[in-house]
Amino acid sequence: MLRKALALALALLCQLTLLAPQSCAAYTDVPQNAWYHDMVNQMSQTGLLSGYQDGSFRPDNPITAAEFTTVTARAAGLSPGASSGHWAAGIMQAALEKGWYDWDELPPTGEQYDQPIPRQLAAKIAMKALAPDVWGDYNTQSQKIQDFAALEGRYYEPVLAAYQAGVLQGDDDGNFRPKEGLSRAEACAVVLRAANLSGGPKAPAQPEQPAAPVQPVQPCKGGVSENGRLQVIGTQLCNKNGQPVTLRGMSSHGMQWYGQFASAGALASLKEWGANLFRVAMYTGEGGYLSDSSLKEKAFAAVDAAVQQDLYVILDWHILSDGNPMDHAEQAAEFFTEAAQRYRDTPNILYEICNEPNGNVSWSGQVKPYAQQVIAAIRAQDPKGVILVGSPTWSQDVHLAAQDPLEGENIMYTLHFYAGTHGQQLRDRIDQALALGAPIFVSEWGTSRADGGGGVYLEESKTWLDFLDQRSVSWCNWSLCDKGETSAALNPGANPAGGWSEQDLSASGRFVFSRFSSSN
Ligand code: IDC
Repeated sequence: MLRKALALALALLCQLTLLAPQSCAAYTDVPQNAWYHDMVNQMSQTGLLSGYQDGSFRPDNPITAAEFTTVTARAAGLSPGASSGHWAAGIMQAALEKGWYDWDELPPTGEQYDQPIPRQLAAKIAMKALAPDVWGDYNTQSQKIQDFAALEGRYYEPVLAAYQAGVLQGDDDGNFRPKEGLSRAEACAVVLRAANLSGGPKAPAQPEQPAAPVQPVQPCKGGVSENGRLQVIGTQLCNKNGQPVTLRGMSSHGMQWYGQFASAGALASLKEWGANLFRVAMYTGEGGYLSDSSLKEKAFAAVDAAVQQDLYVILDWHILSDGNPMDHAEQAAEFFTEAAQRYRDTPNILYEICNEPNGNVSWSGQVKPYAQQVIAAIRAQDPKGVILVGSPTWSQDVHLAAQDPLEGENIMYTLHFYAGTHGQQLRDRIDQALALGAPIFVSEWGTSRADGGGGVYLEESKTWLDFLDQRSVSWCNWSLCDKGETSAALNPGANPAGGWSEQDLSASGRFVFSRFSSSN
């Protein structure tokens, strides 16, 4: 209880200083007596290298080439150039132009940016950037390195200089292991020690940017066969091994109107374009399940088709015009009991229990009690499957849910946005909710206005997706159909059996599909 209160107080403190969450460094996995404790805290407090939303720092994880270069550039006060493509492309280009590394070591095509950086290359970048005048004596310093023969010639100079200046020390056996990776804790040490040779790290230009200087996680992609049963750890969706995972894909339109786009061929196409997620939007109103129970079979068939394609799949109780979920709580509990019996052994499944509560409802008055009732029904059948819960104001009030969360495991809160209508204010709510420990899943968003038309708003959509990527929040786009509205991913007349080429995709679809497997 006390620990919970303390954690909440800390989270609130973080929230007050939300713009500098890294100043709340009390990482769960950085022990007081660890050799790197003070350096990690210093790096974190100065905004050079932050921890993760779940309160961990992951000191033993390897740091990637893009991350290490970014952190070094920050310490050196180097600004990124103009860029597109990889999130670190601007800084990599600037570093390359400075001569911190050569073209062939990290080609600008970017395919090595997200690989662990070899220790010899990290030493070179750090020394060139932060201590270019230090020189290492070959005879004395090479003696210190047991595995000197493994070092490539082009790295002699910076590595010897780093040894001379105490920036590098070998391991207990005196080995440097030049081609192996560098851990995040070691990266803190290398950057700080090198920066201290010339008056310490430069203050970052904008230390208040909540977007960490590095992507907080390098989430796994891949389908169900790679990632298996999902679990929520802290605020992060993870795979069966506890590694962060992000799901990206498409929502169906209303199954009663556009169910044909949940065909085996359509979902195979979706998969081919790089998605690992499909959402089955089973409307309850507007001619949906509550007036036509045969829609259930259609919804189950769509789930089964997604399972066939190795996709994760959200089964969505799509309340919309009927905004108070309590009005049909019994029917929902019954529906999800059957669904959970059917899919309890299917790792693909996620249950979304109320698309968008709206109208005269509050979190604590209606939505939370509804969620408790339906979650109990699901848990009686499926103790572990991930459950997605909406909030009032069309699933925008995640901050209210976060302040009064549900009990239980593997529960996430949905946030829905439409890029032509919602902006920074709603993004800030995600950070507020995460700071309070509430896991967030964007189970529906559109490139259009909230009415499904207008735009498309691709610049605004890009800002949103970059924001979500930085927090490794999963998303699902509205919608996979050919209706003549801008939010539809397919052009009118596209084949419901799939096999879509670029020409079949709408402006929205082309943008969204290009983001399934990349963060461009
Ligand atoms: C919209 C559809 C539109 C349909 C309307 C009413 O795009 O063709 O006529 O619903 O059924 C949501 C809802 C989602 C909406 C979408 C766009 O979850 O059902 O679809 N939207 O308005 N929330 C915010 C926006």
